Amino acid sequence: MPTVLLPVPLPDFLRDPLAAAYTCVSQPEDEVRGIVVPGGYTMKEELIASLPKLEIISVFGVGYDGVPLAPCRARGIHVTNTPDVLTDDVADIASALVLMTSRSLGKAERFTRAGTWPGNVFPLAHALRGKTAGILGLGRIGKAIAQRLAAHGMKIAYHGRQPQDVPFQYCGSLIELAQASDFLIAACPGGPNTKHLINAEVLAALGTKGTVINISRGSVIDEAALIHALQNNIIRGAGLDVFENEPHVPAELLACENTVVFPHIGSATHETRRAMAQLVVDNLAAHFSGQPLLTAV
Ligand code: 8YV
Repeated sequence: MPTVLLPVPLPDFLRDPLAAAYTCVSQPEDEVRGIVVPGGYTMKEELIASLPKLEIISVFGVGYDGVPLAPCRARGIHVTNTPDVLTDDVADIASALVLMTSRSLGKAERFTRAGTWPGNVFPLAHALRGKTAGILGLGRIGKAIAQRLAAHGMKIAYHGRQPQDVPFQYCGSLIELAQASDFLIAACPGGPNTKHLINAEVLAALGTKGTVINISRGSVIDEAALIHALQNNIIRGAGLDVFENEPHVPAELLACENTVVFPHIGSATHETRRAMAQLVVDNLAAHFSGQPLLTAV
């Protein structure tokens, strides 16, 4: 049985099939040939360098920004992730954040529960129809978000490395997208190339009409600049499923009335997490039996 390193705890439905097929260890050792980590897990280059027999890293998530790809490529270490199976769930959460922020749904629920309704009128919110959703990163998840928000009557604009053959408005820069958007939605990969793309300047361009939504990686937004923009009404609000230093959510952000915060639940359904686990298991099985990988990065 090949030895596989699981450096952090994984759900039973992933750990059990791995334990049945491999010698699973939680600490690095020379015999390790595979590693399984959650999406967003930051793997140190030294860990990779310390494992002479390492052949494959299988990420339980679509985002592999935590894996240092260059040393893996240099040593021929394969990396796999779990795309597609989580696209709809993540897009649903983006759409939920847009609805929650525009219609003040979190506040509305708290208002009703607190018994505030009798004698009070809940303040009017904002309609989605006719508003523009600006999507940063029109990949698989970005397109699924566009489809959902178009169904709400929204116009769709996007920014990415290049225009695509889609019926949406392309903006040549992120500033231009922010200016055009009522909702600026981060759906791009994390990692150094997208770190703090949404910064103070972009938030100023989004302006008081605008709300920031993030379902990708916390690193894409400069969180300090976001807090400043929320506290000073430079933007209208934020809906966030991801943060720079998870699971830590800055107290300043929690204190902002105009934010909705989720504990990174984009892919967190029974169905999707099981499908993701199956892809991890299948990729490892393919690798160790000399078959082509299903979802190589
Ligand atoms: C996590 C995610 O992987 O897919 C991603 O990139 O961020 C999530 O789905 C999740 O925490 C499961 O490990």
